Amino acid sequence: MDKDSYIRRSICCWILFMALIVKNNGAVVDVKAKGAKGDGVTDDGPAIMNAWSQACGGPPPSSLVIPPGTYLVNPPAILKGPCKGPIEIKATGATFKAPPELAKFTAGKWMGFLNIDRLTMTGGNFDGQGQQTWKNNKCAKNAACVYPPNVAFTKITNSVIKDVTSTNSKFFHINILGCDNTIIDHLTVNAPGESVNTDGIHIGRLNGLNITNSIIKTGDDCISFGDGSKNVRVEKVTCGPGHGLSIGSLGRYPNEQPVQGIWIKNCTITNTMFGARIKSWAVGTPGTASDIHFEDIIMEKVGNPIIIDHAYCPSGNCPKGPTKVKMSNMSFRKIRGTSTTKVAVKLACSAGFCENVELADINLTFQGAGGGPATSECANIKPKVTVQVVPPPCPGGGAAPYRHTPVV
Ligand SMILES: *[C@@H]1O[C@H](CO)[C@@H](O)[C@H](O)[C@H]1NC(C)=O
Ligand SMILES: *[C@@H]1O[C@H](CO)[C@@H](O)[C@H](O)[C@H]1NC(C)=O
Ligand SMILES: *[C@@H]1O[C@H](CO)[C@@H](O)[C@H](O)[C@H]1NC(C)=O
Ligand SMILES: CC(=O)N[C@H]1CO[C@H](CO)[C@@H](O)[C@@H]1O
Repeated sequence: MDKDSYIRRSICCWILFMALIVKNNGAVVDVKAKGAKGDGVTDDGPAIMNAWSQACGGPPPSSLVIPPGTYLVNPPAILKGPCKGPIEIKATGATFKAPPELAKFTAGKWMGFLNIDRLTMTGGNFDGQGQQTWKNNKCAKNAACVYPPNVAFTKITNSVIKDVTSTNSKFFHINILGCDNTIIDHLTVNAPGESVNTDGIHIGRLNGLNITNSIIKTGDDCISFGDGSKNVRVEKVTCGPGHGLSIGSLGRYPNEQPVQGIWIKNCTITNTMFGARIKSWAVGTPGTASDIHFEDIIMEKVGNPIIIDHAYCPSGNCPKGPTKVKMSNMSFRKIRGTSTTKVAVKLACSAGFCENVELADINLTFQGAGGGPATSECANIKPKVTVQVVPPPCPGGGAAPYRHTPVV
């Protein structure tokens, strides 16, 4: 080999070597290296947060590694950004366990992720140990209740959350707020039907969220869409037990932002109290909801498979009167299955507050004591029926006067 080609080769090797170093230079931090035990007894919260700070503050692309094990985490444990760049959390096989005592959660928080752009979270089971909490839950009566959700994703943008599990939360399982342009895929939620206020995913004030391929078994709403939910797509999600898919409740708090653009497709809802539901409080505060579409939904043994409820009042003791939330451009298409109450389609609107509602290609049959056909009930609505709907909605045109019907 002559001298020139030797030098060329050496330079070439050197460049390759440097490239490898640079490539592997992202911060990779294992929580065990920071003292986490993963024995289910030690409070691993401080070690996890410590490891997070190092990964998040280190050179990107960085990752936080949480090996399989059970990590007791005392509240609050909030993993905060902004980080230096994209960051991964690898938690496959890891379970985070909350202490059962509600008294320890004075801030209304357990685990949370805050202000992170380009997060990829894979795996992790959040076990809220909420069994003792459910029977004392008074949130239906008290708007200011501060129970901790299992996981709070707040201002997590351009991110992917996949293969995460949430078990027996004390309150909502996943609370997702301000997370624009984000994906939740293959989420599993597990809590019994009698768990109280345990919404699977509660969405608020964000623009662009896709939820796909998920299984949600819980005691309250499968997914609830709070004020400010914009451009949310839900596809291939299985719900039940629980209360079904709920837009709202809306009109409870001052200054609620519009709900706009919700597409729910190809979902199966089984053994739930409601199916496709849109709810706002009677009287309440002003707001709007528009462009809400349910399509291709199978309902099996669902209480009221299709329901618009403008007199939502879980405590049964609310002021009576029309809602102030204006709803428009909603559709229910290709929905089939069984209703466990006779009223399979209930469209109870306040006068002038349900505009441009389409029903198409629906077949819901009553499956319950006494048998007979399923029925519909309507108030203050004239839906447009484009393809046959069984039961026929709104006999008499649906122009009945406003009625107050308490429902849970
Ligand atoms: C959500 O899905 C829609 C329709 O498939 C797609 O256009 C959009 O880019 C997706 N959003 C994200 C954050 O991937
Ligand atoms: C409802 O749809 C109509 C026709 O597509 C559109 O002109 C109108 O702006 C929509 N209303 C709202 C509030 O989005
Ligand atoms: C509705 O579904 C029932 C039960 O599957 C079936 O017997 C009935 O023919 C269907 N009706 C229409 C109009 O498709
Ligand atoms: C409820 C429902 O419509 N499920 C369908 C969703 O899409 C898959 C594949 O496209 C079908 O196999 C399901 O039957």
